[in-house]
Amino acid sequence: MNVEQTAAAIKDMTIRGAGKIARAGASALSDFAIGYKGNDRDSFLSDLDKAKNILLESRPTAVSLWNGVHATIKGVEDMKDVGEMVALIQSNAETFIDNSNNAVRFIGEIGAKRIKSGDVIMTHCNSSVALSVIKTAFRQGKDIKVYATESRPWRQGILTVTDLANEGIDTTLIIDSAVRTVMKKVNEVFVGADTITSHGALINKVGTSQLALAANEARAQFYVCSETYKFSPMTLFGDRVTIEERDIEEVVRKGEVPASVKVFNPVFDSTPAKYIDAIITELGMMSPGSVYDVMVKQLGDKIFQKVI
Ligand code: RI2
Repeated sequence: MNVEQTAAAIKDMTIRGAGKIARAGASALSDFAIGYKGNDRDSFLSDLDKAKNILLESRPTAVSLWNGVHATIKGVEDMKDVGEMVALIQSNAETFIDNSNNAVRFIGEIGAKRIKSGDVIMTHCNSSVALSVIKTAFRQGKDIKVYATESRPWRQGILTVTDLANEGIDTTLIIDSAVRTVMKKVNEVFVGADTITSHGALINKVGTSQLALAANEARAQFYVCSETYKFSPMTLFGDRVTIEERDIEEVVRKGEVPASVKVFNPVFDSTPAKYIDAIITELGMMSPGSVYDVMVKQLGDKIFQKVI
């Protein structure tokens, strides 16, 4: 798929999930560079910038896409000709995609250690990273039960329960409003992440914060499964995360409610750090309070020169 097709597939959610959209963005930019006709350095940089922006505009909330795209074009302006730029973009994209896939596996192994045989687990929406943790524990021979939310309006919970059931895991689908009722039976909650802020708040599929509150009340552990490229550098500089709002027809059919009724369809919500027991990353388990240090270390001290 070219850049426009990839952006359209991300926007209409044919490609979805924070990790998948990041890898798709990296791959689309790599294909754009490989297929580029022309040798003029400035034209290449300008067309690359346009391609980058088309991808970034496709979904506003998940910083994974932003980080994947920027990791792919990193260092390109230091290259002397188009040939070097293309080679760098291709190799950056391959590295990003390999690291991203390896991180999902590694987080699975780390997170699985928090699951004991006999545990009851809850998950929300459809996170490949949270599922990696749950499936790794099951493949290690642990006897587990999983409750998965439906996740209205897109019902990504159907993908989750299908995946878990195909593994042979004892799986129960629940409606979103049953979360608090079921939480009494739950030992651990594992959710994914679209973005994590510099102060350790989690931005994830709407409803995640309700799982966190119910887990806190029921004294169940609440774990976030996230690669560190879902940490948002922009939040270091005070930017708020834009919460995507999608079409109201995802919630109600045309004419189903009186025209005077307003419909609000936010896709994500924010879970404060205080409700998160740990964030499980490819660098290990960490507290939400460690996110700032990891982010600064990864970006390097020079990042602050831009605001000083
Ligand atoms: P992985 C999804 O967003 C969900 O919010 C999920 O928790 C998150 O991405 C992370 O997914 P959406 O694209 O990267 O369904 O763990 O809106 O697969």
